[in-house]
Amino acid sequence: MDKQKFIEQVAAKNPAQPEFLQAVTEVVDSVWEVYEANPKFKEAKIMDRIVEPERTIIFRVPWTDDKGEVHVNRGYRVEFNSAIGPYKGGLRFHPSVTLSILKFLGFEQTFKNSLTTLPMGGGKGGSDFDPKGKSDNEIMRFCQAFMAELFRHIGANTDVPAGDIGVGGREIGYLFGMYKKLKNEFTGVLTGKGLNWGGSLVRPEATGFGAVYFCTDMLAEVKDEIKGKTVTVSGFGNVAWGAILKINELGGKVVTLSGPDGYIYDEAGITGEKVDFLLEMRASNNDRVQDYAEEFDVPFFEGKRPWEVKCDIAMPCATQNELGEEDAKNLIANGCKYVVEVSNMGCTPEAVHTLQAKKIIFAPGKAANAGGVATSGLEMSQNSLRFNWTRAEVDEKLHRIMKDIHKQCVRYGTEGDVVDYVKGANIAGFMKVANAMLDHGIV
Ligand code: NDP
Ligand code: 2IT
Repeated sequence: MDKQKFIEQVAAKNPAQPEFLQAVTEVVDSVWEVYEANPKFKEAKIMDRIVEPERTIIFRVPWTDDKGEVHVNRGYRVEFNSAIGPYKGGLRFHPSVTLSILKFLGFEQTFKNSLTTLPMGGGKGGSDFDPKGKSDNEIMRFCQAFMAELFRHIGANTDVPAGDIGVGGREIGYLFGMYKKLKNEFTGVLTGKGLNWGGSLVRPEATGFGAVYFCTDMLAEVKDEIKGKTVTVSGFGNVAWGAILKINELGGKVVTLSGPDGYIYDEAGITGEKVDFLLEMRASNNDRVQDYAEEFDVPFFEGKRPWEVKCDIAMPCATQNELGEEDAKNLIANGCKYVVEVSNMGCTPEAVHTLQAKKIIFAPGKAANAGGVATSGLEMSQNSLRFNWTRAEVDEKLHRIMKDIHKQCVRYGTEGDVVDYVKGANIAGFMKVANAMLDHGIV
């Protein structure tokens, strides 16, 4: 079967799942040559099996709001691949959540987790629940209702969820509390936990820190550095916050943030108390980045994305497909040299092709944002040891893992004197999972 036929077959089997198909197409494009060259993979139909989740759980989540009104949301857990370890991946609470989005995220997670060098399979879950404007009690009741079903499907050696969009430390606390009550056991069944009850230092910052560590090595590969660079960032969530902290530490300057309402431009750079303000905006649950513009008296551009701003490095940190072809053209016209995708599938395929055609160095999310789940893996290790590592120890391990991911991308993605990080990440991530699947037989 040729590559195109295979993709058509996946499309026919998964109608109305555009995000999932987008993620599959990107991986298949990169790995098809390696797949074709390996008869053992083909005989075992590794490709047909790897695009099919091992198990998908969909469930009703009924809960009551503060006024006593009953609501029903839909809950999901996609247990995608357990060839190299227990299913591992975040939970997303956002009204845009669909099965297609969680399948794309679970599929990507499988290869990302493989790149981390740690023993973690791929999974993702969440709900179409909208946390915006909900009280703390409503969030708690929703989390409890969600866990009242999920608890029977997960476990420290089976499936270990964590946070993603709309799920941070507070939600993990409520989810963990309910799991513990229902199972009567205290285990590392979730990551992103509080420091007093099994969490790991550095986990909140890890995705952003890891992305900047990756970016440092990517720049070093072409004899460049972050110091003195202007960086545009989108989003204002957990991931954006961690990235900004580390860019500042390394002497770069971040000039934008964005939300669903538009973006802000802070020419002086987002530093000090302004970085802390991100956490306040996030906690307020009101979906507005305009608050930053009002607080610090900087320009706000309603309904626009930050990719029209002149920069050296662009870092999408919000959500999938947030940087399109026109945005890529704007970045190129303004002299941007590097794009580091920190959100999952933050760039459209057209944007990636446009950037790569103009020799802009592009890091895909599954490599650049792997520091979050890698540190979740380190949290699992600490839980198993019943021991806590120091901040420096966790940070050192995270840094080493990001360096290793960069090396794997260079090993599999070097073509002449350039590195295709998309190809490198996909092939490296795929090989490990595919070989493990071969070892396990047809299961
Ligand atoms: P947060 O919930 O903390 O922040 C998400 C940000 O993206 C917010 O600014 C949010 O605004 C915005 N956003 C979400 N959905 C949309 C949408 N449909 N349209 C426009 N803006 C949107 O999440 P994180 O910072 O944790 O996650 C950001 C990205 O990083 C996601 O792609 C996630 O998958 C990825 N990621 C997260 C990791 C983690 O450990 N948390 C690890 C690796 C990757 P609003 O809420 O107002 O909609
Ligand atoms: O997309 C991701 O890698 C995450 N949301 C983190 C998953 C995790 O298990 O820490």
